[in-house]
Amino acid sequence: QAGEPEVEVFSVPSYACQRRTSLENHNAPLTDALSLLAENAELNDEEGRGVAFRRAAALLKTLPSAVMSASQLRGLPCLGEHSLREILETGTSTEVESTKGSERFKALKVLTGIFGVGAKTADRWIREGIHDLHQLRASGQHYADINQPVTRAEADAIEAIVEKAVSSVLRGAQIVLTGGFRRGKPSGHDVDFLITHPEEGREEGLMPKVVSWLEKTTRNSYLESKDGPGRPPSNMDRFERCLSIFKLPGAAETPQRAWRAVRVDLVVSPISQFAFALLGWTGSKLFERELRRWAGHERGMSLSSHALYDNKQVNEGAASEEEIFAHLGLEFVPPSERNA
Ligand code: DCP
Ligand code: MG
Repeated sequence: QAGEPEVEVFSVPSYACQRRTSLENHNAPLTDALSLLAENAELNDEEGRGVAFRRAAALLKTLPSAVMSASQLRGLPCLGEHSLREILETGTSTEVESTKGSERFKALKVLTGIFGVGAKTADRWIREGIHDLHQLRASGQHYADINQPVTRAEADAIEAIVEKAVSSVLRGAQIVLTGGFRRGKPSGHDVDFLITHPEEGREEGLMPKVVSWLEKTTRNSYLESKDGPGRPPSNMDRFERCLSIFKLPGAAETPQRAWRAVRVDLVVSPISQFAFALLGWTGSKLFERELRRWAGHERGMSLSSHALYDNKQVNEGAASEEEIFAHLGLEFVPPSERNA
């Protein structure tokens, strides 16, 4: 009809792993608002609400253009009960504004912005009356390292060091950069690596050797290892994992120091499980969650960073990420399109 504005009604598959989500986001104001609500929910231990907001944000990130009216979103999953309509009409929502203004949220943000401080510690401090860095210092705690994003250049510098460490302690061992940097992000909160060896079994016992090489050889660029042998394995997977802190020269975050700390997450996987580990450690977190939900709910399968089991508990081996997507009945999504 003449004069009628053309409004595109978006139609999107419900699972994030069925979609392509690049870093190009046409709906940043909306996804920022929803991410803020997700963050607040997560900081307050409301996991279900957090996931709902993350799903809604992921859905908007995948759209090919900016949403102009709520009618374009009719029928889309995950977008029901949220303050989305209000944000679309007014540019914000009462819940977003009250969250931003909330003393507790502000304190949680400031305190979890400190290196190594999570929601639990921040919550304890708030209950003790500590809301900001000034009060934290006055309480006698010394947490000077404020989280600063890691750049791609820093990740590349660290990759060169880890590469050298790994090939020095075991000939033929290989490393891959995973996490956000593999998805093409320009920065991240840490640097993630997956380590393997093309001969099954050769990777056993590799982690302690890599860690001691780093400690001995790069005295100035390696600080400490917070995980690894001795610590019970995380519930996430059973790979040898080590959370370490590198100290990089340059860009001082405090005037007293000439270096800054960067988190590095090292994971060792046997080659037989490498494709699953690679898929599992590339993220995004929501993409991984959606892959596992798809596997369970739509396929009766069970996916982890180690294996894929079908409904008869038969292990579906895979030599590549492509094979895993095929087993799951999904179209392959390259890492750069997994930014859900
Ligand atoms: N991962 C996961 N579930 C977890 C922890 C990790 O699925 N509880 C997977 C998905 C993540 C990847 O491991 O994308 C790496 O974890 P990070 O926390 O480092 O996430 P990113 O690298 O994606 O984010 P950032 O760029 O902030 O480091
Ligand atoms: Mg990361």
